[in-house]
Amino acid sequence: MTIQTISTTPYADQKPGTSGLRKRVTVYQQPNYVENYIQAIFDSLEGFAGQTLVMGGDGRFYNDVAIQKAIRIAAANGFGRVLVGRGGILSTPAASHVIRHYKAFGGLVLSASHNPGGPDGDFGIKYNISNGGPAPEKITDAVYARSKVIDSYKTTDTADIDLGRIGTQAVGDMTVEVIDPVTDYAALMETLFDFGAIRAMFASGFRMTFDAMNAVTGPYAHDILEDRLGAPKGTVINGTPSPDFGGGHPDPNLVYCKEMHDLLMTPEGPDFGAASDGDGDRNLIIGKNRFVTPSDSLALLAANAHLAPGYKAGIAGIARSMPTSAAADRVAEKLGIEMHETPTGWKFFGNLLDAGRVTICGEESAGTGSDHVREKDGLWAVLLWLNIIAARKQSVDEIVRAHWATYGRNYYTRHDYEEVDAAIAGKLVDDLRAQLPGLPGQILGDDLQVAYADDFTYHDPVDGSTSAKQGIRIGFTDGSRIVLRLSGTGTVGATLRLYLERYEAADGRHDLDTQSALEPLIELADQLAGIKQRTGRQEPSVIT
Ligand code: VG1
Ligand code: CO
Repeated sequence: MTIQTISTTPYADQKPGTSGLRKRVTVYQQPNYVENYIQAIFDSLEGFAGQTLVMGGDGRFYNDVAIQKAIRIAAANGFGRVLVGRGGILSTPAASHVIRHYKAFGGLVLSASHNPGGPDGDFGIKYNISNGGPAPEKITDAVYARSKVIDSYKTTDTADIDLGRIGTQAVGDMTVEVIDPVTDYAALMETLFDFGAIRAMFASGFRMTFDAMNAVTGPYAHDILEDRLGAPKGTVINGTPSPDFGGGHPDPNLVYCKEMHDLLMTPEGPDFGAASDGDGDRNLIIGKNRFVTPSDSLALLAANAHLAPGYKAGIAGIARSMPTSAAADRVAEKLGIEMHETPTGWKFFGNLLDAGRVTICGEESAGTGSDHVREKDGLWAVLLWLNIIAARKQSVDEIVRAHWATYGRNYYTRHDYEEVDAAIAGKLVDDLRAQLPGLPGQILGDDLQVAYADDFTYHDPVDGSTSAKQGIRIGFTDGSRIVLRLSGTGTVGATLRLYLERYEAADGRHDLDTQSALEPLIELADQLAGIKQRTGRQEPSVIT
Protein backbone atom coordinates (compact mmCIF):
# COMPACT_ATOMS: atom_id res chain seq x y z
CA MET A 1 0.00 0.00 0.00
CA THR A 2 1.18 3.51 -0.77
CA ILE A 3 -0.12 6.46 1.18
CA GLN A 4 -0.85 9.29 -1.19
CA THR A 5 -1.10 12.95 -0.28
CA ILE A 6 -3.41 14.61 -2.77
CA SER A 7 -3.64 18.36 -3.01
CA THR A 8 -7.07 19.88 -2.96
CA THR A 9 -8.86 23.22 -2.68
CA PRO A 10 -11.43 24.00 0.02
CA TYR A 11 -15.19 24.23 -0.39
CA ALA A 12 -16.83 27.12 1.44
CA ASP A 13 -20.04 25.30 2.34
CA GLN A 14 -18.95 22.39 4.53
CA LYS A 15 -20.63 23.68 7.67
CA PRO A 16 -22.28 20.85 9.65
CA GLY A 17 -25.92 21.53 10.57
CA THR A 18 -28.23 20.08 13.22
CA SER A 19 -27.02 16.59 12.38
CA GLY A 20 -23.90 16.40 10.21
CA LEU A 21 -23.24 17.80 6.75
CA ARG A 22 -26.28 17.35 4.50
CA LYS A 23 -26.15 18.31 0.86
CA ARG A 24 -27.58 17.32 -2.46
CA VAL A 25 -25.93 14.20 -3.88
CA THR A 26 -24.76 16.33 -6.80
CA VAL A 27 -22.88 18.57 -4.36
CA TYR A 28 -21.23 15.54 -2.74
CA GLN A 29 -20.25 14.26 -6.20
CA GLN A 30 -18.00 17.26 -6.84
CA PRO A 31 -14.29 16.41 -7.03
CA ASN A 32 -12.79 15.82 -3.56
CA TYR A 33 -15.93 16.96 -1.75
CA VAL A 34 -16.17 13.79 0.36
CA GLU A 35 -12.39 13.58 0.71
CA ASN A 36 -12.07 17.18 1.94
CA TYR A 37 -14.78 16.76 4.53
CA ILE A 38 -13.53 13.47 5.95
CA GLN A 39 -9.96 14.74 6.07
CA ALA A 40 -11.22 17.90 7.81
CA ILE A 41 -12.88 15.68 10.42
CA PHE A 42 -9.72 13.66 11.01
CA ASP A 43 -7.63 16.84 11.13
CA SER A 44 -9.88 18.06 13.95
CA LEU A 45 -9.33 14.94 16.09
CA GLU A 46 -6.38 13.73 18.11
CA GLY A 47 -5.10 10.41 19.32
CA PHE A 48 -6.74 7.99 16.90
CA ALA A 49 -3.60 6.27 15.61
CA GLY A 50 -4.19 2.52 15.72
CA GLN A 51 -7.75 3.02 17.05
CA THR A 52 -11.09 1.68 15.77
CA LEU A 53 -13.47 3.66 13.59
CA VAL A 54 -17.05 2.51 12.94
CA MET A 55 -18.68 3.12 9.57
CA GLY A 56 -22.14 2.58 8.26
CA GLY A 57 -25.10 4.34 6.79
CA ASP A 58 -28.71 4.15 5.74
CA GLY A 59 -27.86 2.62 2.37
CA ARG A 60 -28.90 5.61 0.34
CA PHE A 61 -27.53 6.44 -3.10
CA TYR A 62 -23.79 7.29 -2.96
CA ASN A 63 -23.33 5.40 0.33
CA ASP A 64 -21.32 2.71 -1.48
CA VAL A 65 -19.01 5.23 -3.16
CA ALA A 66 -18.44 7.42 -0.11
CA ILE A 67 -17.76 4.52 2.23
CA GLN A 68 -14.94 3.15 0.06
CA LYS A 69 -13.35 6.59 -0.01
CA ALA A 70 -13.75 6.87 3.77
CA ILE A 71 -12.07 3.49 4.32
CA ARG A 72 -9.02 4.51 2.25
CA ILE A 73 -8.75 7.89 3.97
CA ALA A 74 -9.02 6.25 7.40
CA ALA A 75 -6.22 3.81 6.50
CA ALA A 76 -3.99 6.58 5.19
CA ASN A 77 -4.55 8.63 8.34
CA GLY A 78 -3.48 5.80 10.62
CA PHE A 79 -6.63 4.24 12.06
CA GLY A 80 -5.95 0.65 13.13
CA ARG A 81 -9.32 -0.89 12.40
CA VAL A 82 -12.59 -0.07 10.70
CA LEU A 83 -15.79 -1.84 11.71
CA VAL A 84 -18.35 -1.55 8.95
CA GLY A 85 -21.85 -2.93 8.60
CA ARG A 86 -22.39 -5.45 5.79
CA GLY A 87 -23.32 -3.63 2.59
CA GLY A 88 -22.26 -0.40 4.29
CA ILE A 89 -25.47 -0.57 6.35
CA LEU A 90 -25.87 0.48 9.98
CA SER A 91 -28.86 2.33 11.34
CA THR A 92 -27.90 5.44 13.29
CA PRO A 93 -28.76 3.90 16.70
CA ALA A 94 -27.00 0.66 15.75
CA ALA A 95 -23.88 2.64 14.76
CA SER A 96 -24.02 4.36 18.13
CA HIS A 97 -24.24 1.01 19.89
CA VAL A 98 -21.41 -0.54 17.86
CA ILE A 99 -19.14 2.41 18.74
CA ARG A 100 -19.87 1.92 22.44
CA HIS A 101 -19.87 -1.87 22.43
CA TYR A 102 -16.47 -2.22 20.72
CA LYS A 103 -15.01 0.85 22.47
CA ALA A 104 -14.25 2.53 19.17
CA PHE A 105 -12.63 5.94 18.90
CA GLY A 106 -15.62 7.21 16.92
CA GLY A 107 -17.68 6.61 13.84
CA LEU A 108 -18.83 7.98 10.52
CA VAL A 109 -22.56 7.76 9.90
CA LEU A 110 -23.44 8.20 6.24
CA SER A 111 -27.00 9.44 6.15
CA ALA A 112 -29.27 12.34 5.40
CA SER A 113 -31.89 10.76 7.64
CA HIS A 114 -35.45 11.63 6.60
CA ASN A 115 -34.39 13.61 3.52
CA PRO A 116 -35.20 11.90 0.19
CA GLY A 117 -32.42 9.89 -1.48
CA GLY A 118 -31.39 8.94 -5.01
CA PRO A 119 -29.23 10.76 -7.56
CA ASP A 120 -31.34 13.91 -7.18
CA GLY A 121 -31.83 13.50 -3.44
CA ASP A 122 -29.64 14.21 -0.44
CA PHE A 123 -26.57 12.66 1.12
CA GLY A 124 -24.93 13.29 4.47
CA ILE A 125 -21.94 12.53 6.67
CA LYS A 126 -21.90 12.80 10.43
CA TYR A 127 -19.07 12.15 12.86
CA ASN A 128 -19.85 10.50 16.21
CA ILE A 129 -17.48 10.47 19.17
CA SER A 130 -16.46 7.60 21.45
CA ASN A 131 -19.59 7.81 23.62
CA GLY A 132 -21.53 6.89 20.46
CA GLY A 133 -23.16 10.29 20.12
CA PRO A 134 -22.95 13.06 17.54
CA ALA A 135 -19.86 15.24 17.87
CA PRO A 136 -20.51 18.28 20.05
CA GLU A 137 -20.31 21.80 18.63
CA LYS A 138 -16.71 22.20 19.74
CA ILE A 139 -15.74 19.53 17.20
CA THR A 140 -18.20 20.45 14.45
CA ASP A 141 -17.01 24.07 14.62
CA ALA A 142 -13.40 22.90 14.31
CA VAL A 143 -14.27 20.69 11.33
CA TYR A 144 -15.91 23.60 9.55
CA ALA A 145 -12.94 25.87 10.25
CA ARG A 146 -10.55 23.23 8.94
CA SER A 147 -12.66 22.57 5.82
CA LYS A 148 -12.27 26.20 4.81
CA VAL A 149 -8.49 26.03 4.60
CA ILE A 150 -7.79 22.39 3.78
CA ASP A 151 -5.18 21.97 1.03
CA SER A 152 -4.57 18.23 0.95
CA TYR A 153 -5.94 14.88 2.01
CA LYS A 154 -4.43 11.47 2.53
CA THR A 155 -5.61 8.32 0.83
CA THR A 156 -4.28 4.97 -0.35
CA ASP A 157 -3.95 3.30 -3.71
CA THR A 158 -5.81 0.19 -2.52
CA ALA A 159 -8.78 -1.55 -4.14
CA ASP A 160 -12.36 -1.44 -2.87
CA ILE A 161 -13.29 -3.62 0.09
CA ASP A 162 -15.86 -6.36 -0.50
CA LEU A 163 -18.59 -5.08 1.81
CA GLY A 164 -20.80 -8.10 1.15
CA ARG A 165 -18.43 -10.51 2.91
CA ILE A 166 -18.63 -10.79 6.72
CA GLY A 167 -15.12 -11.09 8.13
CA THR A 168 -11.76 -9.41 8.09
CA GLN A 169 -9.89 -7.82 5.18
CA ALA A 170 -6.84 -5.56 5.12
CA VAL A 171 -6.12 -2.13 3.72
CA GLY A 172 -2.38 -1.82 4.22
CA ASP A 173 -1.81 -1.86 7.99
CA MET A 174 -5.46 -1.26 8.77
CA THR A 175 -7.96 -4.06 9.34
CA VAL A 176 -11.47 -3.79 7.95
CA GLU A 177 -14.01 -5.95 9.68
CA VAL A 178 -17.39 -6.34 7.98
CA ILE A 179 -20.01 -7.11 10.64
CA ASP A 180 -23.66 -8.07 10.59
CA PRO A 181 -25.49 -4.77 11.09
CA VAL A 182 -28.34 -6.24 13.16
CA THR A 183 -26.88 -8.79 15.60
CA ASP A 184 -25.35 -6.54 18.27
CA TYR A 185 -28.26 -4.12 18.21
CA ALA A 186 -30.89 -6.84 18.51
CA ALA A 187 -28.99 -8.37 21.44
CA LEU A 188 -29.03 -4.98 23.18
CA MET A 189 -32.79 -4.70 22.72
CA GLU A 190 -33.24 -8.12 24.34
CA THR A 191 -31.54 -6.82 27.49
CA LEU A 192 -33.91 -3.85 27.78
CA PHE A 193 -37.35 -5.24 27.07
CA ASP A 194 -39.56 -8.12 28.15
CA PHE A 195 -39.42 -10.08 24.90
CA GLY A 196 -41.39 -12.93 26.51
CA ALA A 197 -44.35 -10.71 27.33
CA ILE A 198 -44.34 -9.09 23.89
CA ARG A 199 -44.07 -12.51 22.22
CA ALA A 200 -47.04 -13.72 24.25
CA MET A 201 -49.02 -10.67 23.18
CA PHE A 202 -48.38 -11.37 19.50
CA ALA A 203 -49.20 -15.03 20.05
CA SER A 204 -52.57 -14.09 21.49
CA GLY A 205 -53.54 -12.14 18.38
CA PHE A 206 -52.16 -8.63 18.83
CA ARG A 207 -51.52 -7.16 15.38
CA MET A 208 -49.22 -4.40 14.24
CA THR A 209 -47.86 -2.86 11.06
CA PHE A 210 -44.33 -1.51 10.94
CA ASP A 211 -43.50 0.64 7.93
CA ALA A 212 -39.74 0.63 7.33
CA MET A 213 -40.25 3.09 4.46
CA ASN A 214 -37.80 1.20 2.18
CA ALA A 215 -35.06 2.47 4.47
CA VAL A 216 -32.56 1.10 6.94
CA THR A 217 -34.87 -0.36 9.63
CA GLY A 218 -36.20 -3.12 7.34
CA PRO A 219 -33.59 -5.75 8.30
CA TYR A 220 -33.76 -4.76 11.98
CA ALA A 221 -37.55 -4.91 12.11
CA HIS A 222 -37.75 -8.25 10.26
CA ASP A 223 -35.25 -9.76 12.68
CA ILE A 224 -36.64 -8.31 15.92
CA LEU A 225 -40.39 -8.09 15.35
CA GLU A 226 -41.01 -11.08 13.10
CA ASP A 227 -38.20 -13.51 13.91
CA ARG A 228 -37.54 -12.88 17.61
CA LEU A 229 -40.95 -11.66 18.76
CA GLY A 230 -43.07 -13.86 16.52
CA ALA A 231 -45.17 -11.15 14.88
CA PRO A 232 -46.75 -12.64 11.73
CA LYS A 233 -44.82 -12.33 8.46
CA GLY A 234 -46.06 -9.23 6.71
CA THR A 235 -46.04 -7.18 9.93
CA VAL A 236 -43.06 -5.30 8.47
CA ILE A 237 -43.90 -3.49 5.24
CA ASN A 238 -41.49 -1.75 2.83
CA GLY A 239 -38.79 -3.73 4.60
CA THR A 240 -36.05 -3.84 1.98
CA PRO A 241 -33.70 -0.84 2.01
CA SER A 242 -33.39 0.79 -1.39
CA PRO A 243 -30.94 3.53 -2.44
CA ASP A 244 -33.77 5.94 -3.23
CA PHE A 245 -36.21 4.63 -0.59
CA GLY A 246 -38.50 3.36 -3.34
CA GLY A 247 -38.83 6.92 -4.58
CA GLY A 248 -40.46 7.87 -1.28
CA HIS A 249 -39.76 10.37 1.45
CA PRO A 250 -38.54 8.39 4.47
CA ASP A 251 -39.99 10.74 7.09
CA PRO A 252 -42.38 8.96 9.44
CA ASN A 253 -45.13 11.52 9.85
CA LEU A 254 -48.81 11.75 9.04
CA VAL A 255 -48.10 13.07 5.57
CA TYR A 256 -45.82 10.27 4.38
CA CYS A 257 -47.51 7.52 6.43
CA LYS A 258 -51.05 8.64 5.70
CA GLU A 259 -52.16 5.25 4.40
CA MET A 260 -51.11 3.46 7.57
CA HIS A 261 -52.68 6.17 9.71
CA ASP A 262 -55.99 5.87 7.88
CA LEU A 263 -55.92 2.09 8.27
CA LEU A 264 -55.40 2.43 12.03
CA MET A 265 -58.50 4.59 12.20
CA THR A 266 -60.73 1.77 10.86
CA PRO A 267 -62.13 -1.23 12.78
CA GLU A 268 -60.34 -3.62 10.38
CA GLY A 269 -56.94 -2.03 11.03
CA PRO A 270 -54.28 -3.54 13.29
CA ASP A 271 -53.95 -2.67 16.98
CA PHE A 272 -50.73 -0.75 16.56
CA GLY A 273 -48.87 1.02 13.77
CA ALA A 274 -45.31 2.32 13.73
CA ALA A 275 -42.70 3.58 11.31
CA SER A 276 -39.13 4.79 11.28
CA ASP A 277 -37.13 7.14 9.08
CA GLY A 278 -34.27 6.80 6.59
CA ASP A 279 -31.59 6.07 9.19
CA GLY A 280 -33.78 4.44 11.84
CA ASP A 281 -33.59 7.00 14.61
CA ARG A 282 -37.12 8.43 14.42
CA ASN A 283 -40.41 6.78 15.29
CA LEU A 284 -44.08 7.22 14.49
CA ILE A 285 -46.54 5.69 16.93
CA ILE A 286 -50.22 5.17 16.11
CA GLY A 287 -52.67 3.10 18.12
CA LYS A 288 -56.11 2.11 16.95
CA ASN A 289 -57.98 5.40 16.68
CA ARG A 290 -55.14 7.25 18.37
CA PHE A 291 -52.15 9.03 16.87
CA VAL A 292 -49.58 9.77 19.57
CA THR A 293 -47.88 13.15 19.22
CA PRO A 294 -44.11 12.68 19.61
CA SER A 295 -44.03 15.13 22.52
CA ASP A 296 -46.74 13.10 24.28
CA SER A 297 -44.90 9.90 23.42
CA LEU A 298 -41.82 11.18 25.25
CA ALA A 299 -43.90 11.95 28.34
CA LEU A 300 -45.72 8.63 28.18
CA LEU A 301 -42.55 6.58 27.72
CA ALA A 302 -40.90 8.39 30.62
CA ALA A 303 -43.93 7.84 32.87
CA ASN A 304 -44.12 4.13 32.01
CA ALA A 305 -40.49 3.17 31.42
CA HIS A 306 -40.29 1.31 34.74
CA LEU A 307 -42.55 -1.36 33.22
CA ALA A 308 -39.64 -2.49 31.01
CA PRO A 309 -36.89 -4.58 32.62
CA GLY A 310 -34.11 -2.22 31.45
CA TYR A 311 -35.64 0.68 33.37
CA LYS A 312 -37.28 -1.07 36.30
CA ALA A 313 -35.16 0.85 38.80
CA GLY A 314 -36.67 4.09 37.52
CA ILE A 315 -35.21 6.90 35.46
CA ALA A 316 -32.73 9.54 36.60
CA GLY A 317 -34.13 12.44 34.60
CA ILE A 318 -35.63 13.56 31.31
CA ALA A 319 -34.33 15.94 28.65
CA ARG A 320 -36.26 17.42 25.76
CA SER A 321 -35.34 19.80 22.99
CA MET A 322 -36.64 23.33 23.49
CA PRO A 323 -39.40 23.18 20.82
CA THR A 324 -40.73 19.88 22.24
CA SER A 325 -43.89 20.31 24.32
CA ALA A 326 -43.67 20.55 28.07
CA ALA A 327 -45.72 17.35 28.58
CA ALA A 328 -42.60 15.55 29.82
CA ASP A 329 -41.89 18.32 32.33
CA ARG A 330 -45.05 17.37 34.22
CA VAL A 331 -43.92 13.75 34.43
CA ALA A 332 -40.50 14.78 35.74
CA GLU A 333 -42.13 17.02 38.31
CA LYS A 334 -44.36 14.21 39.55
CA LEU A 335 -41.48 11.72 39.67
CA GLY A 336 -39.29 14.29 41.39
CA ILE A 337 -36.47 13.87 38.86
CA GLU A 338 -34.31 16.28 36.83
CA MET A 339 -35.75 17.91 33.71
CA HIS A 340 -33.58 19.59 31.07
CA GLU A 341 -34.40 21.75 28.07
CA THR A 342 -31.75 21.64 25.33
CA PRO A 343 -31.37 23.06 21.82
CA THR A 344 -32.63 21.04 18.85
CA GLY A 345 -30.46 18.07 17.87
CA TRP A 346 -29.28 14.96 19.66
CA LYS A 347 -25.73 16.25 20.17
CA PHE A 348 -26.93 18.30 23.14
CA PHE A 349 -28.17 15.25 25.08
CA GLY A 350 -24.81 13.44 25.16
CA ASN A 351 -23.29 15.20 28.16
CA LEU A 352 -26.43 14.81 30.27
CA LEU A 353 -26.62 11.10 29.42
CA ASP A 354 -22.91 10.53 30.06
CA ALA A 355 -23.19 12.27 33.43
CA GLY A 356 -26.10 10.01 34.40
CA ARG A 357 -28.36 13.01 34.93
CA VAL A 358 -31.01 11.90 32.44
CA THR A 359 -32.16 8.49 31.22
CA ILE A 360 -34.75 9.40 28.60
CA CYS A 361 -34.53 12.11 25.95
CA GLY A 362 -36.83 13.23 23.19
CA GLU A 363 -37.66 15.68 20.47
CA GLU A 364 -40.94 16.78 18.93
CA SER A 365 -39.62 15.62 15.54
CA ALA A 366 -40.38 11.99 16.41
CA GLY A 367 -37.10 11.24 18.11
CA THR A 368 -36.97 9.42 21.43
CA GLY A 369 -34.16 7.51 23.06
CA SER A 370 -32.42 6.60 26.27
CA ASP A 371 -29.01 6.04 27.80
CA HIS A 372 -28.70 2.65 26.03
CA VAL A 373 -27.06 4.51 23.11
CA ARG A 374 -26.27 8.16 22.36
CA GLU A 375 -28.65 8.66 19.44
CA LYS A 376 -32.39 8.69 19.19
CA ASP A 377 -33.69 5.24 18.40
CA GLY A 378 -36.81 4.45 16.38
CA LEU A 379 -37.14 0.72 17.05
CA TRP A 380 -36.30 1.19 20.71
CA ALA A 381 -39.31 3.51 21.04
CA VAL A 382 -41.53 0.99 19.24
CA LEU A 383 -40.33 -1.83 21.52
CA LEU A 384 -40.82 0.24 24.66
CA TRP A 385 -44.36 1.00 23.54
CA LEU A 386 -44.99 -2.70 22.90
CA ASN A 387 -43.57 -3.56 26.31
CA ILE A 388 -45.82 -0.98 28.00
CA ILE A 389 -48.91 -2.20 26.11
CA ALA A 390 -48.10 -5.80 27.08
CA ALA A 391 -47.56 -4.87 30.74
CA ARG A 392 -50.58 -2.61 31.11
CA LYS A 393 -52.86 -4.78 28.97
CA GLN A 394 -54.50 -1.62 27.66
CA SER A 395 -54.82 -0.07 24.21
CA VAL A 396 -52.70 2.90 23.16
CA ASP A 397 -55.82 5.05 23.29
CA GLU A 398 -56.58 4.02 26.87
CA ILE A 399 -53.01 4.63 27.95
CA VAL A 400 -52.94 8.09 26.36
CA ARG A 401 -56.27 9.14 27.87
CA ALA A 402 -55.26 7.96 31.31
CA HIS A 403 -52.08 10.00 30.98
CA TRP A 404 -53.94 13.18 30.13
CA ALA A 405 -56.38 12.58 32.98
CA THR A 406 -53.41 12.54 35.33
CA TYR A 407 -51.09 15.20 33.89
CA GLY A 408 -53.30 17.29 31.61
CA ARG A 409 -52.87 17.56 27.85
CA ASN A 410 -50.40 19.68 25.91
CA TYR A 411 -52.03 20.32 22.55
CA TYR A 412 -49.15 20.57 20.13
CA THR A 413 -48.43 21.07 16.44
CA ARG A 414 -45.56 22.02 14.15
CA HIS A 415 -46.02 23.95 10.91
CA ASP A 416 -43.16 23.77 8.40
CA TYR A 417 -42.67 26.21 5.56
CA GLU A 418 -40.15 24.49 3.30
CA GLU A 419 -37.84 25.90 0.64
CA VAL A 420 -38.51 29.50 1.59
CA ASP A 421 -36.13 32.10 0.20
CA ALA A 422 -33.24 32.14 2.68
CA ALA A 423 -32.97 35.93 2.82
CA ILE A 424 -36.69 36.34 3.52
CA ALA A 425 -36.64 33.68 6.22
CA GLY A 426 -33.56 35.21 7.84
CA LYS A 427 -35.12 38.66 7.93
CA LEU A 428 -38.37 37.29 9.33
CA VAL A 429 -36.48 35.76 12.25
CA ASP A 430 -34.36 38.89 12.77
CA ASP A 431 -37.40 41.14 12.83
CA LEU A 432 -39.23 38.90 15.27
CA ARG A 433 -36.14 38.78 17.48
CA ALA A 434 -36.08 42.57 17.53
CA GLN A 435 -39.64 42.65 18.91
CA LEU A 436 -38.91 40.29 21.80
CA PRO A 437 -37.70 42.74 24.47
CA GLY A 438 -41.01 44.63 24.30
CA LEU A 439 -43.28 41.60 24.61
CA PRO A 440 -43.18 40.41 28.24
CA GLY A 441 -46.23 41.61 30.17
CA GLN A 442 -48.25 42.42 27.06
CA ILE A 443 -51.69 40.94 26.53
CA LEU A 444 -51.89 39.54 23.00
CA GLY A 445 -54.61 37.91 20.90
CA ASP A 446 -57.34 36.31 22.90
CA ASP A 447 -56.26 37.37 26.39
CA LEU A 448 -52.82 35.76 26.31
CA GLN A 449 -50.29 37.39 28.60
CA VAL A 450 -46.65 37.09 27.58
CA ALA A 451 -44.58 35.64 30.43
CA TYR A 452 -41.22 35.66 28.59
CA ALA A 453 -39.87 36.19 25.09
CA ASP A 454 -36.29 35.36 24.13
CA ASP A 455 -33.94 33.70 21.70
CA PHE A 456 -33.05 30.49 23.52
CA THR A 457 -29.55 30.23 24.96
CA TYR A 458 -28.46 26.89 26.36
CA HIS A 459 -25.95 26.58 29.17
CA ASP A 460 -24.71 23.01 29.30
CA PRO A 461 -24.68 22.15 33.02
CA VAL A 462 -22.06 19.44 32.51
CA ASP A 463 -19.28 21.12 30.52
CA GLY A 464 -20.30 24.76 31.01
CA SER A 465 -20.48 25.51 27.27
CA THR A 466 -23.01 27.99 25.93
CA SER A 467 -25.02 27.78 22.69
CA ALA A 468 -26.86 30.97 21.74
CA LYS A 469 -29.55 31.76 19.15
CA GLN A 470 -31.21 28.36 19.34
CA GLY A 471 -34.73 29.49 18.47
CA ILE A 472 -37.24 32.14 19.42
CA ARG A 473 -39.67 31.29 22.19
CA ILE A 474 -42.62 33.30 23.38
CA GLY A 475 -44.21 31.85 26.50
CA PHE A 476 -47.54 32.83 27.98
CA THR A 477 -48.73 32.76 31.57
CA ASP A 478 -51.18 29.92 30.88
CA GLY A 479 -48.39 27.63 29.68
CA SER A 480 -48.98 28.23 25.96
CA ARG A 481 -45.93 28.75 23.75
CA ILE A 482 -45.01 29.95 20.29
CA VAL A 483 -41.59 28.80 19.08
CA LEU A 484 -39.96 29.65 15.78
CA ARG A 485 -36.63 28.59 14.32
CA LEU A 486 -34.92 27.80 11.06
CA SER A 487 -34.14 24.19 10.23
CA GLY A 488 -30.53 23.04 10.19
CA THR A 489 -31.06 19.92 8.08
CA GLY A 490 -32.58 21.25 4.87
CA THR A 491 -30.53 21.45 1.69
CA VAL A 492 -32.48 23.95 -0.41
CA GLY A 493 -33.40 27.48 0.70
CA ALA A 494 -34.61 27.78 4.27
CA THR A 495 -37.20 25.80 6.18
CA LEU A 496 -39.13 27.80 8.74
CA ARG A 497 -40.47 25.76 11.64
CA LEU A 498 -43.29 27.15 13.76
CA TYR A 499 -44.13 25.19 16.91
CA LEU A 500 -47.31 25.79 18.89
CA GLU A 501 -48.38 24.50 22.24
CA ARG A 502 -51.30 24.98 24.62
CA TYR A 503 -51.82 23.35 27.98
CA GLU A 504 -55.16 22.00 29.11
CA ALA A 505 -55.29 20.90 32.76
CA ALA A 506 -56.08 17.35 33.92
CA ASP A 507 -59.75 18.20 34.43
CA GLY A 508 -59.96 20.19 31.15
CA ARG A 509 -61.10 19.24 27.66
CA HIS A 510 -58.91 16.61 26.04
CA ASP A 511 -61.01 15.77 23.00
CA LEU A 512 -60.54 18.87 20.86
CA ASP A 513 -59.13 18.72 17.36
CA THR A 514 -55.47 19.77 17.65
CA GLN A 515 -55.45 22.37 14.88
CA SER A 516 -58.67 23.98 16.14
CA ALA A 517 -57.43 23.97 19.73
CA LEU A 518 -54.33 25.87 18.59
CA GLU A 519 -56.00 28.17 16.09
CA PRO A 520 -55.74 31.37 18.21
CA LEU A 521 -52.00 30.76 18.71
CA ILE A 522 -51.48 30.04 15.02
CA GLU A 523 -53.16 33.37 14.19
CA LEU A 524 -51.15 35.23 16.77
CA ALA A 525 -47.86 33.76 15.55
CA ASP A 526 -48.67 34.88 12.05
CA GLN A 527 -49.50 38.40 13.26
CA LEU A 528 -46.23 38.65 15.15
CA ALA A 529 -43.95 37.18 12.51
CA GLY A 530 -45.83 37.99 9.30
CA ILE A 531 -45.22 34.52 7.92
CA LYS A 532 -47.93 34.44 5.27
CA GLN A 533 -47.32 37.93 4.07
CA ARG A 534 -43.52 37.66 3.90
CA THR A 535 -43.27 34.17 2.44
CA GLY A 536 -46.29 34.52 0.17
CA ARG A 537 -47.45 31.12 1.43
CA GLN A 538 -51.03 30.68 2.55
CA GLU A 539 -50.45 27.24 4.07
CA PRO A 540 -47.53 25.41 5.65
CA SER A 541 -45.87 22.75 3.45
CA VAL A 542 -46.19 20.14 6.19
CA ILE A 543 -48.23 20.05 9.39
CA THR A 544 -47.24 17.52 12.04
C1 VG1 B 1 -34.52 18.17 12.48
C2 VG1 B 1 -35.38 18.03 13.73
C3 VG1 B 1 -34.52 17.76 14.94
C4 VG1 B 1 -33.65 16.52 14.68
C5 VG1 B 1 -32.86 16.70 13.39
C6 VG1 B 1 -32.09 15.47 13.02
O1 VG1 B 1 -33.65 19.26 12.63
O2 VG1 B 1 -36.16 19.18 13.92
O3 VG1 B 1 -35.33 17.59 16.06
O4 VG1 B 1 -32.75 16.31 15.73
O5 VG1 B 1 -33.75 16.99 12.31
O6 VG1 B 1 -32.93 14.36 12.93
P1 VG1 B 1 -33.93 20.71 11.98
O7 VG1 B 1 -32.70 21.52 12.27
O8 VG1 B 1 -34.20 20.48 10.54
O9 VG1 B 1 -35.16 21.22 12.66
V1 VG1 B 1 -32.66 13.20 11.76
O10 VG1 B 1 -33.69 11.87 12.07
O11 VG1 B 1 -32.93 14.08 10.41
O12 VG1 B 1 -31.07 12.82 11.96
CO1 CO C 1 -33.08 10.24 11.26
